Amino acid sequence: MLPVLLRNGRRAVSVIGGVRTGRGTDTVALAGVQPRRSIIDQSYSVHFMDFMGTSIPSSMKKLVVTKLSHNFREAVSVQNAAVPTPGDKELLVRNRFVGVNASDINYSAGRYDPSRKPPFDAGFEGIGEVVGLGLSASSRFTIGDTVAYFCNGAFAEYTVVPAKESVPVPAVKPEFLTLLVSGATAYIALKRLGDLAKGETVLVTAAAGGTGQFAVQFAKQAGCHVIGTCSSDEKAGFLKSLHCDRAINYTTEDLAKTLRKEYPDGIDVVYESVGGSVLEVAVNNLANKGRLIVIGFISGYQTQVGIPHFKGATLPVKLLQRSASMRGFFLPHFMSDYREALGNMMQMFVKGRLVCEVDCGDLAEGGRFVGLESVFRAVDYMYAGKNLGKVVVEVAPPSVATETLPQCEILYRRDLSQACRAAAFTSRHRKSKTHRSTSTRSHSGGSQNSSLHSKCELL
Ligand code: X1H
Repeated sequence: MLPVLLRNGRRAVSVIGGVRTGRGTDTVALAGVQPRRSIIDQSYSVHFMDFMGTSIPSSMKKLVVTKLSHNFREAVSVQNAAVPTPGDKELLVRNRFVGVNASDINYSAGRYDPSRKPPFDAGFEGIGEVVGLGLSASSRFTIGDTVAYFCNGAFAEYTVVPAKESVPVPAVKPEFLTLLVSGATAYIALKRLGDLAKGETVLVTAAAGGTGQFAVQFAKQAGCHVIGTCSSDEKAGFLKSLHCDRAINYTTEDLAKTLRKEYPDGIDVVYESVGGSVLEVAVNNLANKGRLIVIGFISGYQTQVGIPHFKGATLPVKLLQRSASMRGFFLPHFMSDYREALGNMMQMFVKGRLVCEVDCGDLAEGGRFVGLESVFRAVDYMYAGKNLGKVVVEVAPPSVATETLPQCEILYRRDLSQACRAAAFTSRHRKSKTHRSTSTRSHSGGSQNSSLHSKCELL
């Protein structure tokens, strides 16, 4: 008998070398909450599954792309599936929050890999608790660790994630989730392609969105003059709170006219994710030696071709006339920059120098995005341009194990630096009252975390 799999209320299934053997054991019930897991016999095991007194169910819900379509609701369906078993170098993560990206639609439309046929799992990023892991993965992680990850199949109650693609986080807070794709995109794109110099003018489109909010802050930190476009006065107010120098609400101001009038010398760097007519205006207002970074073109994703109309024939002339350049940025091509980016952003966040605005739909029709099914509403909400900050869905309530135990119990297995990060984080967030007020609030630089952050070595 393979002795190690402890799953309350279900027959344990074991895996050797990542392949299901079909050999099971009878359930070994945990007697009450155990403060530490006991590894019964490492030599026979390749992974460990338990969860400090809470149970891992036998089945779960996940979102599966069953038909390729740019209409997310048509493409994706909720399915019941067995909770997957992690292989040797993998973690089983109980997702608490998952991030919604504009490109979830590109993925469900089959644009990422046209050779890939459905069904396949949806969702790019999540944050949660490790509830199972393989033997090799146990050299760096253990049950109860809190991790964030950027990997396919996040729209599920549980996701198997390669350990090397998991990032330890001090607490399961959605703010950390904003950094994985949206924050990293802004950080790496501006660093590698922006070539920002102090005093330059930077235009960020969709600036109050998931990634735009970070581009605004990083460009300000580089000493640039930052212009941000948005669709409401509330968002313009948010941008002002990020020290954006000029927020342009394009529903009440003409973007082209405003740029021509207020920035006659042109824009040095554009961080562009809308496409179509917004991209045209940006190209037409580039300065000499201007750099336009194509992050995406959301205005076209919900169409059959996925690409918004763009008058491209004159583009080479316009670039030539100004010695300007236009470059695309796709995050997976820049993974060598990822670790440094994430480490620096986490440091900034802990020190109170980075706002990570999260929108869980508290103000959305139908209320907060809770439960996997609300991913559909969350995608609609984003495409209606209603979000302020990163759209995040709360997949599951906090686990009993991590939320009700005293802080010292929760932290017992973490090293000192991790513990101090968690304490710093908690103290900052207890002070915030509402969802919307959590960021516009404390980005003045420095923070109550300062006495702790010096002891904290992130990543
Ligand atoms: C291998 O390189 C890629 C790059 C982009 C593969 C797929 C895509 C893709 O589907 C994307 C994409 C991915 C990330 C992102 O932040 C923005 C975009 S836009 C986009 C796309 C949209 C419509 C198409 O017809 C083709 C690609």
